[in-house]
Amino acid sequence: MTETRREFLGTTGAGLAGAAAIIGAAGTAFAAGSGMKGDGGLTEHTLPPLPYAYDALEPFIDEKTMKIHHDKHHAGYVKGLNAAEKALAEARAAGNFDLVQHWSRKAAFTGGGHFLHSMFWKVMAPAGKGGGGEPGGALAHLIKRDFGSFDTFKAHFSAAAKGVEGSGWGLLHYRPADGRLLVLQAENQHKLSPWGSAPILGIDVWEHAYYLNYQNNRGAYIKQWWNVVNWDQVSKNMASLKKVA
Ligand code: MN3
Repeated sequence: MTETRREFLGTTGAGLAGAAAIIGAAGTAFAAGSGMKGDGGLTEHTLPPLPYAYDALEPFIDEKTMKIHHDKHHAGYVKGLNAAEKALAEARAAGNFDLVQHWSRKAAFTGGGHFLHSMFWKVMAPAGKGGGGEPGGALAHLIKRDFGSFDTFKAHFSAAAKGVEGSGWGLLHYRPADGRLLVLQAENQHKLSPWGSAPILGIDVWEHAYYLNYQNNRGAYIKQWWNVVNWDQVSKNMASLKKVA
């Protein structure tokens, strides 16, 4: 990573809204594959590789689900985000904004998908090898302060994730302005989230994330998912937001 790129990520990470949060919180994942091109400042988003093998999260998340999820679903969001940002650049060049609402919505949907999945792969690790257990350090302290106990946090987060209407995510956000943790839901990958905070942990509860193994039992999937949560990465995500607050 060049010094320029580091600066670029640091600066944009300071804004927690919209596209800035996408670049900031996904930091390294985006930096790994995103090259700036000389075509009006467009970023060509690329699919980050999984940080482990497709079968590494078994038996909690099966190999086939991971392969389809990463190679097809996430790849589709990357493609869609590039297309949306290109279309918006073309609209500016042509001075024709007739489709600005359409492409803005596409950019939010696919951009949310790219950001959340980039985070999702990293906040998981093989059980017993970085995955599972409980957080430590500052994160453990904040969870206890804001939720009462780790178990209460888990119950709240699990209920929020299970209760998402239709497709979406259960999320743990960090809000730099007052240093609080928030449990939130997202519908699809971009609705219901407030400004001023960014996700540091998330579980995908779209059916594509669990249906092959758990069918319609979203609650069982969520219960097993805790076995693969990479708390060190969650702590790092929080620390990266603290730096820019
Ligand atoms: Mn997904």
